[in-house]
Amino acid sequence: MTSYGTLGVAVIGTGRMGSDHVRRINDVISGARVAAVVDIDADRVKTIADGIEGCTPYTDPAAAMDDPAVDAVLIASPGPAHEATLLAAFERDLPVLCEKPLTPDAASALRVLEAEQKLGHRRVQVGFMRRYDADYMKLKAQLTQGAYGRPLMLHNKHRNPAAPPGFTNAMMINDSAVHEIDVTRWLLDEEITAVRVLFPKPTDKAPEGLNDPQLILFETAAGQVVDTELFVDCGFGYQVQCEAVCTDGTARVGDDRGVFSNTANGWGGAIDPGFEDRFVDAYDRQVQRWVDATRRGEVEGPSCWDGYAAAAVCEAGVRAQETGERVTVELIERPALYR
Ligand code: ISE
Repeated sequence: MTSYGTLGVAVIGTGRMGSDHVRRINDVISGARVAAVVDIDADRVKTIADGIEGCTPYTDPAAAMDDPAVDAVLIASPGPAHEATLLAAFERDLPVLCEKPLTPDAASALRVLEAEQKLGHRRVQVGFMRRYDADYMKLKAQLTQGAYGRPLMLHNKHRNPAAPPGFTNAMMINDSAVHEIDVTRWLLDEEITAVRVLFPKPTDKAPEGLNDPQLILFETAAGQVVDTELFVDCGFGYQVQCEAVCTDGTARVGDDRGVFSNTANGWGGAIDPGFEDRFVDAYDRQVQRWVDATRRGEVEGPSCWDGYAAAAVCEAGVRAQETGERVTVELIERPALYR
């Protein structure tokens, strides 16, 4: 694979995450520059490109990939557009950082997996950014070392201040619980084999048709059980916690970010307002690590296999929501490229 000087990145999709990544590549990380921005909104990309030296606006991802200044692609468009963009990047053998989800369903993720295997090497890092959060990274290292013995259970909490308009039960799984799906597979180093979803009586803040909160249960191939409270209209801020219960102890991340105070009325600290704030360091580290690996001619981090496995668990999760049943997860055998 090629190794690069300053990496010219095409950022595809300039919505909430895409524009945050443009800012990050411009102002925060090193070794890369925004060489192209792509969006169906031509005025929007022109305005963004006008503010960045040497950046060209495009409305067509393939045209941006053909720009000689573009060495790599960061995909931040909506999930249903990912497959076509990934396949176009593979045709040009360009390195990719693809925001989650890899694709919105297991069949399309499988097509991407097959196309990458035809290249004969990995090209994609999937944007499961929690793997780059300092506390999650410490927990992962400790679990790998066996610091608390053998992991038996995870207890996750995933709370958002308010659901965006139009948020559905399926999005509770595909957009939100997908992070716990990846974290579970990564922390425990096991595949998820079955999913169940319970609907408690909903909060009054939940829009019509949305069951909020939900309790999601995963079983893993090694017999561990993982519960996730997902509450997207909690009203008080953005909170993500994970507790590992092991044979010789427990360990929890996500409690203490920032300053803790003592006052006449009690003690405490602030809660982040949204995921961009809570995971800002993780996003920065994720993009920096992608740029560094790409410049060395390497690919690391969550793979297309991780994106496919997450999509398969999401499908089972949505079926579990719809049926109220325990749904087993169907996965193909892991191909050699991803072992
Ligand atoms: C959003 O898409 C994210 O990825 C956030 O991390 C998650 O907390 C939120 O629930 C999703 O909607």
